[in-house]
Amino acid sequence: MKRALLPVMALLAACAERPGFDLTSPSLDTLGKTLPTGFLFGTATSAHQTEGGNVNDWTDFEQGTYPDGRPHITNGDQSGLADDSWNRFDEDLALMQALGVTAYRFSIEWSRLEPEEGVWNAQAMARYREWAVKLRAAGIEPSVTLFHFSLPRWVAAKGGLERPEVADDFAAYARRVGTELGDVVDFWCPINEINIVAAEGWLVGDFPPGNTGDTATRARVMAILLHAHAKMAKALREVDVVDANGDGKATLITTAHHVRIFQPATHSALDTAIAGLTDDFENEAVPRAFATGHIALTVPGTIDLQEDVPDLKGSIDVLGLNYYTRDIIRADLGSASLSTMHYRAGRPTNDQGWDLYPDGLYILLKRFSAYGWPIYILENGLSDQEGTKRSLFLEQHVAALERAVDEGVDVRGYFHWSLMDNFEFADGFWPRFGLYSVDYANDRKRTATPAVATFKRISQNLR
Ligand code: GCO
Repeated sequence: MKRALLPVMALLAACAERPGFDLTSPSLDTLGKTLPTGFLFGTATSAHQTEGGNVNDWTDFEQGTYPDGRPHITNGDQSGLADDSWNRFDEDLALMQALGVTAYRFSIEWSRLEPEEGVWNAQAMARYREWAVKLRAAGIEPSVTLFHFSLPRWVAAKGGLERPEVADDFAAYARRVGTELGDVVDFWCPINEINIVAAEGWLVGDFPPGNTGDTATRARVMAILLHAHAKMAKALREVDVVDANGDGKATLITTAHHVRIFQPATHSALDTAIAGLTDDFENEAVPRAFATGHIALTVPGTIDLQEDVPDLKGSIDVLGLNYYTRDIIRADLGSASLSTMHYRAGRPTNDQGWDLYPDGLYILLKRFSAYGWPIYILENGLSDQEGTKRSLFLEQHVAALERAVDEGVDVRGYFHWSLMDNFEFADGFWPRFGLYSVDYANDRKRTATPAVATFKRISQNLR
């Protein structure tokens, strides 16, 4: 999801111009061959974007409009039946097998499992269990995210993510899922993109609750989600004591942290400083909190949120990164984000205008390796309706990743977003992120894009 992101410290590790997405293709004969044994090569989806038939705070948000009358979602789209994946798992598993994936990241829809507070839906739980069992039987490691942006209505009605006690609701939910699925799932991601949830919901306004310019609440929500993560991780470790994949550990806990290259539009001191602030707030604040057990969210002169959360330390075993693009930042002190985006003519972009910058993946992997956690790329992909750029995008990002690995960075997995086209939060159905396209006018028929062959080829090199 492209967000006009925001503020706050540390100079950009890489403000230097670098070539990106040139048209040379790495050799498919060798691409990926030096990646380590056991490297997970998979695809990612999320429940609300694919399952269909969900009723949650997003379904309500989808029906709303902005004060100027525009619908919350582009074209007034509603997720509705989405990809109907809830009913088509076997078909989708066959797509995964055709790709040769060794892992699949999906999310569980809290509102299905607990539609009313304390009321649990055993059938829905059984369905998720069946998925994990079938994946494992197919040699595909399930990676389960517990919160990928959609909340049950009852949680939203109690105050949603602004209520500090929501962390306990998250923990109870994680405890329940861990208890029920712990014997088939090891790889858990409690919360997807803590920084994005807060920025989109309280600064940009294109996620529920749709607030804009509220930098103070945005920081508070980030802190609440970090608390929630710590409690969820603790609960998962307590209840999931079964090593499902035989690697000697019952749980592998990650977060899915959205990272981006933030580059100043000019060499001016102001652009450089604002890009640095943005970079620090968006890229560093979350992993730093996991590393130190101390939350520090600061925007000079505006926000200074400091909190000790000792349980955050040790609450992730590995660092999951979601990487899509680079933002060119121009200072704009009149806006809540302190910046506006600058677009350079002639750059390769996805269909939504996001800069395609594979070298950014290499730069960020080198940089985040300094924290010491093994790294998984949990999302990387592009909207590409014509399907003309996805193969090259995939090749170049895997090459960037492999280069980092060759230089000693401990990267253990790559998940392409997405297995198939789906409901893009805020943008609706028009951006096409799928390795498989979905024909929404024709029974949601899935069709392979040319990148399926590329993915398959790389996956063969990994074996
Ligand atoms: C996010 C997500 C996905 C998006 C994907 C493409 O970053 O918003 O985790 O839900 O669909 O990133 O924008």
